[in-house]
Amino acid sequence: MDPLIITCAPVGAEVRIDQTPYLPHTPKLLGETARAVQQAGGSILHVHCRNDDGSNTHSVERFREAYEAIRASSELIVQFSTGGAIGMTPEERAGVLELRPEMATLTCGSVNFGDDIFENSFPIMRAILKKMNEYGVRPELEIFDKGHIANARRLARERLLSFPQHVDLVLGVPGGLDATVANLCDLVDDLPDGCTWSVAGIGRQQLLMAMAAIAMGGHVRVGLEDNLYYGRGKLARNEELVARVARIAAEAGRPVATPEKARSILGLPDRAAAAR
Ligand code: KMH
Ligand code: ZN
Repeated sequence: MDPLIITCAPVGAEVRIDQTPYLPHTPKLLGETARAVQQAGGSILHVHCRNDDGSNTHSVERFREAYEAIRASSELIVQFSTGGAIGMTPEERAGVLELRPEMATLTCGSVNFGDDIFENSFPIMRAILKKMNEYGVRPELEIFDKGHIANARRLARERLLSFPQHVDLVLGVPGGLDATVANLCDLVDDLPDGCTWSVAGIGRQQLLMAMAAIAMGGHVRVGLEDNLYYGRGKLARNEELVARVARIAAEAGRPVATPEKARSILGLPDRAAAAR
């Protein structure tokens, strides 16, 4: 098995700053988090941005500041969200791609999202992918439901995407697939040949899904975007969630990938080339 790639999703769009003191909602805090996440064994940072008051923003300027802070304090692979927050326009969501992050997410279909709908119609997905292709940004395919894999194959038939790709299986969103080992195995079996994958379990399933992925040869996403707690009643810091997965993986004989090793596993250019 390859070394374990740990992605940290430290902010997200749903957690409120009054729910935890540990949400890195400013570029400065994101920079500090990036350093701590790398020290803990992480190799990818999945980025959403907030205004100082904690409200969501997808402003290019705020992402630029965050990107600079993260790159100044770490070697992590920087992955922007193009999912943003419910209610953002597709143009807002895709606008940050002009900053040419190494990676960005592409959610591969619409899904109920709590009481809302996270809208990703084919026209929206095509528009985001076209921008990714224009700016040379590597997608990470976000899969919340089994039909999303079929949607990704359709985008590949349209030549907007080529396989293999890196895929993140998001399990446990109310409205998407439940976070069970059976669902995880079923999705992994359905992936196009050669794809690498991680799993993001929501809430208390985060740890169990991580353990399953460690055993299966997949990779892991943790962070406050998906789970606020370290354990019952104990709020987590992002780096603690990363460090716990790194420890468990080490015990299981799977060391974590450094950011450079993760770039090589994912077929991304090395960091010096990415900075050029
Ligand atoms: N906040 C969700 C509506 C992504 O980052 O690409 C979408 C999301 C997915 O978080
Ligand atoms: Zn996200």
